[in-house]
Amino acid sequence: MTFYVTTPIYYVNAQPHLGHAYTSIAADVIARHHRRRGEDTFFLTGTDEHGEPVADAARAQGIEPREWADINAAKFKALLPAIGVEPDFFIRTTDAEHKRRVQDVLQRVHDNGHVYKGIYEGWYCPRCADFKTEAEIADGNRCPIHEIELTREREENWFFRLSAFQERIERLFADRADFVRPARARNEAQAFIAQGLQDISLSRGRLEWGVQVPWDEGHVFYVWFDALLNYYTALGYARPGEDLTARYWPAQLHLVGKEILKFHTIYWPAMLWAAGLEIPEHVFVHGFLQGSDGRKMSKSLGNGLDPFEVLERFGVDALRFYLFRDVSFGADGNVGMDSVAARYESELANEYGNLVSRTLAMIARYRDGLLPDASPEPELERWLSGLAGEVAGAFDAVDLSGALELIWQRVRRLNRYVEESKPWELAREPAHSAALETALATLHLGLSAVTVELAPYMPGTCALVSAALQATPIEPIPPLFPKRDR
Ligand code: ME8
Repeated sequence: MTFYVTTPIYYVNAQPHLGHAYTSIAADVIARHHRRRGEDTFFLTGTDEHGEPVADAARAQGIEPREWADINAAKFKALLPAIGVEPDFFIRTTDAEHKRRVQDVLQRVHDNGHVYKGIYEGWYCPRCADFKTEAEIADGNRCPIHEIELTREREENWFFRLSAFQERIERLFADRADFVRPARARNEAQAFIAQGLQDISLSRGRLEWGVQVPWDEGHVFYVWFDALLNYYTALGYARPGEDLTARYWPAQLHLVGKEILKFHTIYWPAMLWAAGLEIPEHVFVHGFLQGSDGRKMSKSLGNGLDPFEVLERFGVDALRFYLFRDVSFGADGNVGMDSVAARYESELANEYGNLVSRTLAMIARYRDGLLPDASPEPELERWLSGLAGEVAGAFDAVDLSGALELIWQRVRRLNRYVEESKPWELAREPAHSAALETALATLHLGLSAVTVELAPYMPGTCALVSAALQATPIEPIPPLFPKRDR
């Protein structure tokens, strides 16, 4: 069984921030989970380097787009090890291999009769690189996402006959209720479809920074098609001398933020059909991380959470845990340093960290570090053995917060079990030796089960704990989540 998961490729017009880290960590958690399930997993991320957003930003710096893209792509790449994200490939849309494949696929779309030349006239947001329909225009003729004034565009473009896919898209949504999740996102996509799909620009005549249209060299492809195709082209050249396309396409899961839903759930399947290719299985649309004041994070409001500050104060695993614990994955949510500190102390240090240190210390002290050869407490054992299946079910629904909650219920139950069984009292009486061994065996089993499931979220921490649980003799380890200054 294969599992192919992707993040959006990020525009190199700006610096990476917590929002980018969020989707990348989510995909990494999912990839690690599926790898552990024994699936042949491929995880792709990268950078989107063509089009107006990048050309405009480079111009503002007085440098060539390629140079600007190189500088910023390096920053996106460098962020990954810092946040514990290990993709199988990092694509840049300026890769020659990507560009050649974009031309091949879109040439097929052309040859299959899905394009024509026409005049585009309408409203456009250069920051979204998006041609807005009437329903997508905010008051004052502004972009509802960037709040900047839209520009009026009139140019001769190649068009993609999206309107011809109206029925097929409707059928897709009717037949595959889980093509787009969660339901709120699916409803939004369906509302857009219900307005009637209009043909869209496939090329831009006035831009130079892009992939050349092979049948009309004065044009470059509209950046969104160049960008979307990354999910497909990467498989062709990620491994030198090997084509992974047959092995991993179609993708199981595209993760995207809610502002790019239309491109992934409507334009993308239509484009793939037009090229004669299979469409992905699922698109999961997550919400926005917002400042602690509930407004979209922005530099000017100063309400953002700086990922580098969190990394420095609390470490990478605390950041990874926090993002899916404090904000329900799929919904919008507020984030802030105070709530990171609170979760760190109450859940990581006092709950999981405490369970680890008590379990290791008691096995070391009461049984010289040797795991007792006793059966665990049957009722708890049964409950613990259900964990892997329940967590897998949550992951299949891309419910990263739900899976974490299932794990956390066990962490809390195990801490209560320590309080109830009181191993320190049992240890005083040789007559209670069997009960002590049951308690220690139960805690060892429980902590092992919890740690295996938690590992995709907190890989470094869980590797330490797993090693400590398997050591002979078992010995205490230094605190995993030491006290921090608030
Ligand atoms: O849209 N909260 O790139 P982009 C949560 N290049 N996620 C956030 C976020 C926030 N506040 N801010 C950003 C593009 N993201 C295109 C994509 S794909 C073929 C092309 C995440 O640099 C989220 O995943 O604007 C969002 O969709 C993505 O970054 C947008 O990154």
